[in-house]
Amino acid sequence: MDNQKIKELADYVHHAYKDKKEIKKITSDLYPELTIEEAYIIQQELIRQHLEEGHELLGPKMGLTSEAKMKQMNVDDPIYGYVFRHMVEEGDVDISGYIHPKIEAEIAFVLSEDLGGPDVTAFDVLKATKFIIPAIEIIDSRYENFNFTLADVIADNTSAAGVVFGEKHFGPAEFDLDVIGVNLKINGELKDSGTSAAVLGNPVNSVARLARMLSEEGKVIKAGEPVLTGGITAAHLIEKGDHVAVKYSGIGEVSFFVK
Ligand code: 0L1
Ligand code: MG
Repeated sequence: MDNQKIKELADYVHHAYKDKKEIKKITSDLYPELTIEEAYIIQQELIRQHLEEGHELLGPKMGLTSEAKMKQMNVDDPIYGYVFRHMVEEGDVDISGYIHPKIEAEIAFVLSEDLGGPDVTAFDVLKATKFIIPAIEIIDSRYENFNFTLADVIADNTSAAGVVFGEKHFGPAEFDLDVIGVNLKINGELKDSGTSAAVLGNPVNSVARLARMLSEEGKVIKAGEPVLTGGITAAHLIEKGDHVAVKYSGIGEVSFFVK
């Protein structure tokens, strides 16, 4: 794929993000042969375009970290993308900033030192973790009806669009990180529940996997940046007027209104 095509496809996805208009997936007509490697190159160009517009990177995110989602996409490996600072929501979430947003209950990690390399283990992650934060990721695929191939969704920065963080931070040693339970309610109705083991057996494994994946690009997870480790629950559509509340056992609740 030449530079012009990379730019053209990154522009295509980026405009859909900015205009809040859904588009056909890249692989339907524009470039059916898109590979995973090419998709990450398009993602990098997309990130470059965000930075050029003055947006500040917040941190990386992992996607497709549950057995269910991996099976659904017929893949063995999770994927990664990036969240920007302007995507952090505080207070009510204005739905006009999205196309067809869905929420996922997640746990974010913040490290006290940079972490990278091909052999990073869960133990290394635990040693390096400063604190964890309960979080709700708001994903918003730019593709019609969330219909995409693995390569499409990588090129679309893994549907990254928004995030709501809990207000409190917790030391990792205070918990068994694989048995944090979540209850996800919309308008008081229980929509989903799960435990953190849904994330690659333990969200710590997700951070370790991310560090190893990034090392293939010569990158590291940087100290201080929040890392979204992947959905503990399935993703659920939200609508104007909704009240969203996710309870995490031992680490509080994250909630917001959708306006
Ligand atoms: O954060 C995620 O797991 C989303 C990955 C992309 C798949 C999707 O948009 O559902
Ligand atoms: Mg997610």
